Amino acid sequence: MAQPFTVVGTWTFSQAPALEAAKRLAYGHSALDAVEAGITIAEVDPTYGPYHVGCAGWRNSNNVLELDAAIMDGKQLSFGAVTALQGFPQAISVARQVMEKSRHSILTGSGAALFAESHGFKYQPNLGVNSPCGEPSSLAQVQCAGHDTLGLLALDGTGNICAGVSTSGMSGKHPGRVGDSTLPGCGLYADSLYGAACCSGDGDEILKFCPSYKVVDLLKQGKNPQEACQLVTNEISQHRGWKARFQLVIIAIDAKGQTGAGNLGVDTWTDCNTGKMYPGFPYTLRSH
Ligand code: SD4
Repeated sequence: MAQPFTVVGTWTFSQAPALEAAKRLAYGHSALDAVEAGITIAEVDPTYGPYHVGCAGWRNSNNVLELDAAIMDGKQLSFGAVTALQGFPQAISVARQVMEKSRHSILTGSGAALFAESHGFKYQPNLGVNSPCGEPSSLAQVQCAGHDTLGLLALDGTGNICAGVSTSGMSGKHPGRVGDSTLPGCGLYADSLYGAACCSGDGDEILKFCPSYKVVDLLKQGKNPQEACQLVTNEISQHRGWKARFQLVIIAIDAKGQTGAGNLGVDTWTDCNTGKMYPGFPYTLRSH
């Protein structure tokens, strides 16, 4: 019999990963396994557009693909991440191995690649897609070039919650650049007692505000996910009277399986592939 579960994902391109995660959850797999499996199907698919994740991600300003991924298991607050990882498209699985097999939490660059190789991942040269926009300097250029993170949050039938994110980061980014995605509390956070959150947007700005941690802390104080996301995006936009001019979207799930999303800096967002504009923030929800 199918187990109760909830899974949410960032952007419309999380539909296939969320479906994969939902299938696993329905068969009683853990939230951790579901999040990893869902993100993996996007990472390993060379046709998986629009070029933000895994082997089809955007390359950096040196025309090299550098991936960021992180996973947090809310049962014990376990965390693992890799950043600026070259040559290994399955960044979320490498991040999980860091969480489970290393005494460290975040590995970067050549150290992350060395770890991946020594844990059985196969090196693959020439990954990624060239950025059309060069190194991002303005908000418009950042938005044009595209820079989305695939984030999944899952609640399994045992009440455990996991968060995972994977991204090639901002297209045309400087080699070695670290964004919000791999930093706990910034790009993602999960505590099975209360809930989880993850972000997408301009990571160089997002990481100053630890929004994922703040959302989970508000869940702990009794807010629902929608209220928590909106409180955090409102607070950031009003920080010291300063109107935030960057893109931040955040999704959340709580221990009851309620979900919510917040959106800052853009009232509408543009799909770079089609040029179409949409109101608010699109996220994927599957539950049973
Ligand atoms: C980063 N936050 O590397 C990521 C990219 C992203 O929507 O999510 N963009 O800055």
